[in-house]
Amino acid sequence: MAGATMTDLFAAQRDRGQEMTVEHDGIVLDFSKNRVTTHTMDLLVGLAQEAGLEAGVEAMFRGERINITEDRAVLHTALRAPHDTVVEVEGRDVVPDVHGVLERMGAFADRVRSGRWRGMSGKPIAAVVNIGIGGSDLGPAMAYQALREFSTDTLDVRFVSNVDGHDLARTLRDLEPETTLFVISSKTFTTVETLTNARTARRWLLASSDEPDAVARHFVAVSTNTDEVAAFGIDPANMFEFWDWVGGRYSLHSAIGLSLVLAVGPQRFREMLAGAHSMDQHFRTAPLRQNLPVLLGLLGIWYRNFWDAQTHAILPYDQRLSRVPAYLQQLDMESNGKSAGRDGRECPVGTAPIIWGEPGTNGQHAFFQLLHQGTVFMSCDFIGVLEPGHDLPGHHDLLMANLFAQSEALAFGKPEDDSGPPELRVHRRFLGNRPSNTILIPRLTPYSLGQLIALYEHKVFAQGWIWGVNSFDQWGVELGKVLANRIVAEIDSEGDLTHDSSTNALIQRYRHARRAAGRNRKAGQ
Ligand code: G6Q
Repeated sequence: MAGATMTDLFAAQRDRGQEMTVEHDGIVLDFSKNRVTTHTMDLLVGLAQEAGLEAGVEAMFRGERINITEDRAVLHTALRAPHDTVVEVEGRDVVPDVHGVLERMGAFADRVRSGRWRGMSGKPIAAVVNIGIGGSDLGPAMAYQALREFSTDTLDVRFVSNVDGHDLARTLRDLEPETTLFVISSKTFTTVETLTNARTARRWLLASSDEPDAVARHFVAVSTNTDEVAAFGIDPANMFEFWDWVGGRYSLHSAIGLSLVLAVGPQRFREMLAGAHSMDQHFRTAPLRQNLPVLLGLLGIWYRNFWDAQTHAILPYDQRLSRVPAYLQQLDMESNGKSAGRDGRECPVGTAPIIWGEPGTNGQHAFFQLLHQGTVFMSCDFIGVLEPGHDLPGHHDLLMANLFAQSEALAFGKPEDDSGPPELRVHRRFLGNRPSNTILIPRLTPYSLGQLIALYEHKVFAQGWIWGVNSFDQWGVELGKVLANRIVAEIDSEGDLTHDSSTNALIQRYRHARRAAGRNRKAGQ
């Protein structure tokens, strides 16, 4: 395919646009603007079959322990399974547990949203602060951003993740302790960033009150770890549970979605689960050739392994989806950014690309230059929503026109322009032949957002399975969780440093700055 141009491919296949478009339950994937023929797609599907993808999908849905390095089942799909389904983990049906927690979340959210849940001074809750990081932040933060139009106006919902105190300080600056509810979201309840923020939030609350039930009125937890939640001082009655078979970055549909439920209400959350379930069913049952997540996954493998593409951009043409690139960055890179195979050997091929992106049209005025004329070979996904959630005239046509124009220009370039000075011709040249997928969603609703999330979850699964990696562990993240502990102790002590000369000098410089800041604070008092 190296010599084939998209101009030729489209000329050779008259209805290519339609023939290379697949739709499921309103979600449309047009993959015609890729450097593939129908034969290429057949070969890629053959690769998926040879890699045992269909058996892998079944193993996941059936709750087999496919997360082999942590010896766990991978069952985020059970979080959106309807009441009457049975999904067993070690002989126990987990669907009733899932629905039990959903009901508790819904009942709690109703109390908060209706003002029946009171803060320590008897006032209703006006602000919710979700404290969590990584998988316990990116999902609900992304979905809240996407679904603001469905949110209640009576709650101001905020997300704090960074251990950088500016994040929490800015979030709390204009909030009142007596009307603020903290949702401490942490699967393990041992993550240092989250616990540091949670402790500071607790101090902030208690500084304004000595009510004995202040923490009980203003803190709830989402976790799998009851002991640590209780040790923190949150009543396990105010804890919403999930399970070790839900990975952090796959946890938005679990109790980790509590802040979102508070914002949009339990019914909307259930609609999101239903959308994800629809995509689950499609992924599990549709033939590979018609299977949206599989097609996206195979095209990604095509560029990553056969064209050596290092990066893939996510370009949502919708401001409401502005956090989707960051969310997918974690989903994809943390799942498949691995070099060890499931068989315990070094992976012989390249795995996850670098995922990045920004909403359109903003990106067009920034990095699209490189997409059109740069020297990096890459692919991208355009995501568009057909019907907007506002009624401002003119905007949406312009937005969608830009989306279509960009994918067209990337694919076909611009014919040689012989007007203007000849020496500028080469600068004004657009060669095209740059691949992209276009995903269209009818309207952005909780349901379609659930579909979109599951679409990408399963794309990542398909790729990871074919590459032969375990998409569900994250040893690279675990390392980060322990590395800083030694240095934090050294900063506080004045003892000798035994790192390399660079690290020693950096720590020394920080120690000096810290001492100087301390002196300045004292002098200012
Ligand atoms: C996700 C990762 C990671 C995790 C955070 C937060 O798959 O494992 O991003 O979600 O480190 O972990 P806790 O929820 O345990 O605080």
